[in-house]
Amino acid sequence: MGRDRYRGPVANSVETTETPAPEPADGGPNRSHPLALAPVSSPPVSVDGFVREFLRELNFGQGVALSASTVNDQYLALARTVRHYLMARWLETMRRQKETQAKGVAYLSAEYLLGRQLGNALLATDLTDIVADGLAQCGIDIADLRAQEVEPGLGNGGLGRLAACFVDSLATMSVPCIGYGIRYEFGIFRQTFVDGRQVEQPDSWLALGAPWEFPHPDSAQEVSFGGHTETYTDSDGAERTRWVPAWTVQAVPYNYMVPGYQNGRVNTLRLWRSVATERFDLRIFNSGDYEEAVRSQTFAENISKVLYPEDSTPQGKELRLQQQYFFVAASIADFLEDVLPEDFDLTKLPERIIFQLNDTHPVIAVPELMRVLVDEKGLAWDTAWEITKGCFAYTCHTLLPEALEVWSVELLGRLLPRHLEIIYRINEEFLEEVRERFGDDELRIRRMSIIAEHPERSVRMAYLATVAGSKVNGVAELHSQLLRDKVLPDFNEFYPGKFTNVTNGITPRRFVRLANPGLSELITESIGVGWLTDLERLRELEPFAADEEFRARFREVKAANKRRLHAVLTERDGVSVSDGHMLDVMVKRLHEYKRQTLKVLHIITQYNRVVSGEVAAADLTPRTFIFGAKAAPGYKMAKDIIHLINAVGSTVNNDERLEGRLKVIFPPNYNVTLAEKVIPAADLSEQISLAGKEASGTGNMKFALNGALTIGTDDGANVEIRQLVGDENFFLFGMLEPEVEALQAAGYVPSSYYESNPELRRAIDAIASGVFSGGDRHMFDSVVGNLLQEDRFLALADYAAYIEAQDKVDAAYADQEEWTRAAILNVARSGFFSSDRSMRDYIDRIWHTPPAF
Ligand code: 26W
Repeated sequence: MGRDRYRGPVANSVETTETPAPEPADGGPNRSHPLALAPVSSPPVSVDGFVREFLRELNFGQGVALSASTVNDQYLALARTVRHYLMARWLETMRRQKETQAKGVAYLSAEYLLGRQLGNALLATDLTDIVADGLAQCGIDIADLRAQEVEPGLGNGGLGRLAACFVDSLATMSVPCIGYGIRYEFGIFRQTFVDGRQVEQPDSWLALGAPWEFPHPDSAQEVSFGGHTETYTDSDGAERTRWVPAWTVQAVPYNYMVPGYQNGRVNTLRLWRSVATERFDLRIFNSGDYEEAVRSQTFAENISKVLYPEDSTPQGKELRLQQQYFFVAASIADFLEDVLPEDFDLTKLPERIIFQLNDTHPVIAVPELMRVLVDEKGLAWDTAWEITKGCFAYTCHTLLPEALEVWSVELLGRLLPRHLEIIYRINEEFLEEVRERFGDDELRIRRMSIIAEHPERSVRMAYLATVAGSKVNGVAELHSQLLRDKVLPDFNEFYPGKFTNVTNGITPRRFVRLANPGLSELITESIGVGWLTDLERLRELEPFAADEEFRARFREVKAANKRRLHAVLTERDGVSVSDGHMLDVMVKRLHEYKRQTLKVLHIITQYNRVVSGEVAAADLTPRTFIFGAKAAPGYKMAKDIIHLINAVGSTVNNDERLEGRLKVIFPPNYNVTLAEKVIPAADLSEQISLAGKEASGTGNMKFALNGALTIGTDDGANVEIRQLVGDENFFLFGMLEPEVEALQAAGYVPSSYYESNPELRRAIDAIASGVFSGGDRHMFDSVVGNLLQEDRFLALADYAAYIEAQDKVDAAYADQEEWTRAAILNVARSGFFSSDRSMRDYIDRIWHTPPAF
């Protein structure tokens, strides 16, 4: 992979560009020149200093005068100006990292759901007020520029957002970390609704400029595909193998800043873009075959073109595997070639780096590191395997068997022939160990083999990750237990001590401080500063739950957040949030195991109670049900459920008999930016997945920390939330995981619940009667049919308990003082769910990468 490094002149610090650096003798950067040694300084932290920097950027960077500038010009200039304030920290962090060579984390993730960058950068540099004043002096409202930013939607949901929270925490905790991923040209699709149905639009997030990225084409890595392998005898007579690839692409790194919270540190997120090795074939072009001339370019660019919008069922598409190998190979080459010092002793690699595998998507990194160590670095297989086993750890984020990736040996052998050979050898040696331990227990061997024989010979990536990883963790206590007992029991038995748990967390910087400034102010006023980087200190809020005046202020914060949401949704989607309504919120990807259908059945039940005259509208607790959910484009049932929610919503919203006491709002295109507005306004957080299906959930944590009460099952991290906030401050319902097992084992007959529960029957009959579909009785046959015949996630079995719990919610909400007390205790007792605590657990149990400098 050696390649020649760029040798041109370098500008060192902004202020000093005036005095040109004298030409060094060897043409390289004159590292001893006093200017080269001077630490890069950031612009003056003052309103005037900022305004000068901003206008310079607007004029010289954006090339416009303030008077002629568009909002986008101003936003881009502002972003670049804020970058200047972070640059010194970034370069200093990199310099110190290179100097200390402290052990760090390389987080390998196919997804990063970063959200908008500007607000977080201003918070990290504590520049918000200076910038707001400076812009105001220029006649600009900072809110307009913040609203101009398009969030990088480089992820689907939980897994991608978790990666973003984790890199934020590691930077804030001063832990050396590089996040590696893919710079998709198109992120998660934009969702619009046409007649209540989801329609996907491409997410051209780069169209208006991407001011937060730093491309480094001169640090491109070459990544190969296809071809064949051949064995040869090397100069000292050793039998060696080489890979002869068929085609290559260039991986161009784009660096993003990951600023720590006011600690002077900035870590790096390096996302790879694919470009053709040969961008343009002039010979073919001159032969007049213009398409052919650029074919390799378009072909190569396809690799990082678009994010796969699935978040549970892999499609096994070749391009997906190309994406996974592309970013993994580029990242390993980058780390071994550019981050490590030239003469680094590779046997010491496990003391220098831990590659954390964010689910199975980057697991091809295991055979890739083996290939590099054995084929390119010439290490012996056993030495390479010891190193590899010490360098990887694997986090599993799912419990759905269909979400565990397997790649056919046919496809792997064609795309990555050398890697398949290496996987075969890893499996052979692993099964040898199994035989040594358990003798010729063929059933066990077949069960544990990394290679599955049926239905098609394929590689089980979760098994490969478990065999190679030093540690395997789930993302919540219950999940990790189910991983040990149900998903990977043979491996838990074979590798005592390898399985552990690290319960997920969320960054309080974005999801409390930035999203809920009102609450943050009230907290700081009450317990002082410091809680943002030590969230367990929220415990100090407990006594305030008994303070009536504090409760009133807490309610005012919530009411203000509701008014803000009303303003946002009115402007964004033309829908209004009714004052005085309880906001009952369910925002997450659309998936049957998350049971949005159960939420719909509750809404219809409430609706039926009124239209049947059983309950007077005036006696209803006024509620607005807010949904946010994208469905994978190929997931038909999920799209039908979205259609049903919108259909029920428009019927309920337009039925006078409800007197406006029930409202359904489903803003399209739920993303991080909308979450930051919806979650602080919520009263009730819906976490109603079937027990044993949601690995953890992280939305549940964000709601609790923003003073919403949870109605939920004992699933994922709900269990730990309930245990910490107290049963009395949590609306628990539904079967426990063992009860689900038992019911499924006994044979579940969903229609029997329909028969035996009149309210349930009436709710389902209402859907089938066409009430919500203009009389079309078959519009939702797919959903109704599935609920009555299959109902894989037992929504009907948990219906009665859910409705009962919802009635309790109504009763509880009537006592606002008691409700507020419970909400305050949820905030006070949820400090555990900071991603900083998750990082401490990873460091103690898996990484052993203490905060460096
Ligand atoms: C290959 C298709 C695919 C893509 C993404 C399969 C699986 C995934 C992700 C693992 C799905 C995901 O986002 N899982 C969620 O991860 C969160 C972070 O740990 C958890 O909080 C959620 O419970 C889990 O559903």
